Amino acid sequence: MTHLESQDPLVYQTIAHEVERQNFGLELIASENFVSKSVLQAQGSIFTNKYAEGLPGRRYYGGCEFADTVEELARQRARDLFQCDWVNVQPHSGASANAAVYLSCLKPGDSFLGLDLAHGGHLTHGSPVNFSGIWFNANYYGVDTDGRINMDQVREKAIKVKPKLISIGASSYSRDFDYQAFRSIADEVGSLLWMDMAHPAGLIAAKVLNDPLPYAHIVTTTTHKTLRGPRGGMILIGRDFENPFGKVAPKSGRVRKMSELLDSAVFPGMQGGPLVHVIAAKAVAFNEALQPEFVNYALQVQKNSAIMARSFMDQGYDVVSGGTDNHLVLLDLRNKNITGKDAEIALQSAHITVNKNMIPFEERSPFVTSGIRLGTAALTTRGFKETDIQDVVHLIDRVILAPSDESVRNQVKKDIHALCETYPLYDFVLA
Ligand code: DSN
Repeated sequence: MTHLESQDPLVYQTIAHEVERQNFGLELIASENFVSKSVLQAQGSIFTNKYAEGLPGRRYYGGCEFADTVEELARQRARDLFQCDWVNVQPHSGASANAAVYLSCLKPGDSFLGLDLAHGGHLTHGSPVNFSGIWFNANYYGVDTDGRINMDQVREKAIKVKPKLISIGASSYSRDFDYQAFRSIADEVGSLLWMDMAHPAGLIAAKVLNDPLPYAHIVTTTTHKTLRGPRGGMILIGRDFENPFGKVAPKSGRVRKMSELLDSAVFPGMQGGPLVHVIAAKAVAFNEALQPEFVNYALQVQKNSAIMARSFMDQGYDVVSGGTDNHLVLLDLRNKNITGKDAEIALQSAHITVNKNMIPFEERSPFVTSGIRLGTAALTTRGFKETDIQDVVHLIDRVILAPSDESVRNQVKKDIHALCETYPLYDFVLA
């Protein structure tokens, strides 16, 4: 019996149930993945006890010698992984990393340009319900009817808006980005270029997608999606540059580098103590992603999503943009006579986890939607290959065609249980 099991059986049992759910369900949420036991152990370590405001070698508290070592490991490994000049591994989440970008680059009321949430963007890219849309003048570009970003439209918008910042990046866009074209537009209108690579970061690290680091001035990410690390965020700069706002260091009068502005924006700008246990787990995950095996993983993620998109189309589904370049497939369910909400609920009851999602030019509310978003990062970690993904598509199709049929649901659950037993996941409750 573990210590937690005897000391707090209610929490222990809840964790045990979640282990069971993850082990025997089909995890298709595009932003989720399964971390290794080493990542879990680092994240569950006693570094959770430590306060370490500041940066390695420049902390505000004593006793940080090992926190320094582990954060330096995380920073060095991240720099090696993405071949960049500078990184800050302290953001607690992708949203925190993005907040630091706004704090460094914009003043309240300043204009920026990002991908419309309804066309695949993210809340922190200017949604009216997020600080980014409340405090700044958010403007949007979208996708065309073919589901792809039209660079001519981006340019037109940029010339009209004259943003101080242009963001790239999305939470439900299945295509790769033309970073060079974005950079040339940013240069033309005198804007900074920021890429939020939260979704495809692992595929970018493995170099199976275009690399934004040579083009974007600033790159942010989460560490837990395709990158397969602990839940957290990070900011990177390919080549550090003198900040274009002329902000100077207090004593020397020297113009501060962009990296200095971003470091100060993370702390003390918007966070207190970093989560040293999470930084330790980030270091472990980055080392895993540096191994040759991770490239095979990323390639398999891509192959799996490509076959998923093709199989859905063969079954008569509309796949937004007609396919995928990354880990993500966005289904337009309008021709299947079911809303995204109802599809999510029906699939959930058959142990298939997806999320309802708006499709471009959506006519339903975000609580109902006409689509679902699926991703292959988590199932690929389990070992699923193309033929398994074809089976998964058939299971999803059976549920969507008969969302309230209990016998279909029960048979699908049995088939999923068998599939999951073929690819065991966690054989422990606590790492
Ligand atoms: N919630 C994440 C996603 O699912 O894409 C983004 O923050």
